[in-house]
Amino acid sequence: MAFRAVILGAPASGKGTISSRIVKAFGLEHLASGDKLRVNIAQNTPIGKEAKTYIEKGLLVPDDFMVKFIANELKQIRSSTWLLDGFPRTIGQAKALWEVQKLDVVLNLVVPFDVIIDRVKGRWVHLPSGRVYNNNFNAPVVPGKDDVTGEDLVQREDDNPTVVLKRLEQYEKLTRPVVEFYKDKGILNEFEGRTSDEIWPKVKSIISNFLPGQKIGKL
Ligand code: G5P
Ligand code: MG
Repeated sequence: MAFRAVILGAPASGKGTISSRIVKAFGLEHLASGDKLRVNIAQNTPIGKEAKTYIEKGLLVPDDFMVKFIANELKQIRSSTWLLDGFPRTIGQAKALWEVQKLDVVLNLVVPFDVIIDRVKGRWVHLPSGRVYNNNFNAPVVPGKDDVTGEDLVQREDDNPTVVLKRLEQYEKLTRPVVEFYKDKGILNEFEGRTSDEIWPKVKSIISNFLPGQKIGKL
């Protein structure tokens, strides 16, 4: 069965956290633009070198670059059941995606600003997989190490307070209109909450309408 979804939300609203629960419960492919860019940066590829100049300043990478990058990543996904996280985040990207692929559902995480600021301070990530932890939430079993591989966790360079404020500003200016774009298409679902635990059951219930009989109840 085909199912194509996008997850939207401000920086640190929990897109990665909720996405990993969706993957565990429903077994679909998860493509996170930020995770893919960070792997390219770590490997010092031409894509990584270009993207780094924007990411380190908290700016969005230009649309033409991102549209090509994600189109290429999507081609490599064989399944027709996937979840995009971090793309699209401008109206230009949303229109480009819609032209080549209509979506079944868009999930928008709405988390208060004060919660977001607190979260980025304690975030740790496992770069190769994109797995995300926090000192105060889903802490790794061994501090500083990924639960699955035991490899080192790192803090993101764009999680420093100045860059986070820039990212939030970019979100308000450029990404919020994308929410309206999908509302007009009639496929937007909004989830408000201060914690991912509060939001997750509602997300699970919506996706169950599209993917019945999947591994529901495991989480
Ligand atoms: P990214 O990587 O897409 P953002 O800024 O959109 O970055 P981010 O920061 O990855 O989003 P998230 O995935 O929404 O946040 O949140 P998360 O990582 O799951 O959770 C944040 C933290 O809170 C974690 O530590 C988690 O453990 C914790 N947490 C979760 N839930 C709870 C809870 O209930 N309680 C508590 N206490 N903690 C919790 O993009 C990065 C950059 O790449 C470029 C841009 O430059 C961007 O700034 N980029 C693009 N540019 C242009 N176009 C695109 N499409 C681009 N995509 C990426
Ligand atoms: Mg993320």
